[in-house]
Amino acid sequence: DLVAGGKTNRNRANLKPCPETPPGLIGKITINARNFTESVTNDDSLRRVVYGGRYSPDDCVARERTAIIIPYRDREDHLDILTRHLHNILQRQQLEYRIFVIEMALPTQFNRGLLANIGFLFAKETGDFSCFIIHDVDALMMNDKNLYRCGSQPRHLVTGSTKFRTWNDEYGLPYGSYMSGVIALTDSQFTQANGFSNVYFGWGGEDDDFTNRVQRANMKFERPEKDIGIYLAIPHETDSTNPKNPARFGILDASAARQTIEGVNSFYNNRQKIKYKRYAIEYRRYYTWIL
Ligand code: UD2
Repeated sequence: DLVAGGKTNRNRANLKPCPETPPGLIGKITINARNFTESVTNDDSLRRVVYGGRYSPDDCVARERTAIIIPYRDREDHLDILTRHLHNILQRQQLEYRIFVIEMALPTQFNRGLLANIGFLFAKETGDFSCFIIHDVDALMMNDKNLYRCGSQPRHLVTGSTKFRTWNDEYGLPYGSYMSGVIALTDSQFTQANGFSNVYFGWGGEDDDFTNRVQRANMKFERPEKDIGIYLAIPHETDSTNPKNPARFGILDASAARQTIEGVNSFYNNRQKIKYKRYAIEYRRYYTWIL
């Protein structure tokens, strides 16, 4: 397990850094929306993945060491499609990366913010990552020039999604301050914002709360260019264990008061890191899974 899940062996002293712009990028990717699995399994990239869902380029030293963190429950088909898709593209982007799937045990209602925080803490324990990407399981990147790297400010990697298609734009956003789906932050950016709030159970609110946290910590989300950050959203039904949270607006109103006492670094008056019980960990073929 330690070999499969442990830190990367960096005994590659003679290698040069990978080029600033990866040479093998294609640009806009065609995904067959009627047959997702077929459209994302057509190359050798999957064979190069090390158990636990990790990879690093053979011939150069990656410019970013990216942890992909997927808050998750009961979306096996999506997970299979997304992880294959990511392995395919992130290798073209010449990243060193690892995919973590953080699943919330039943019967507790889903809590995306809490899972993101746990994923961040777990990834930090596990490896030496320079960038942390919180990723929805149903969001498929459609342009491989959308590099999964961090910046001097937190990054919202989505400029538009088919989920928010409008009559004149295939890839839309619901509102200007919307920062959800896929975001990239360094350790210090995530820590400065005190991560996500842990108190949003059920659907909604945690993303707007996080946007506010980033602003209050004097940072600002940046996005790639419009035609680069486009995503295909895999259609899905509402999940029974993630109903809309009717209290989310009230919780959001009190968000400022909670920022320093409740997040990834602190939990209420104990001023300690969040605690969670890990029921299981598996180094699976395409990702590391934590329940
Ligand atoms: C929107 C946001 C999402 C989040 C959510 C509110 C977009 C593209 N995404 O997603 O980032 O802010 O609203 O909570 O607008 N999940 C599971 N199993 C479940 C429930 C959720 O795996 O039973 C995970 C999965 O990674 C999913 C994410 O949580 O992509 C967001 O949940 P959603 O897809 O049900 O919500 P959605 O699409 O409205």
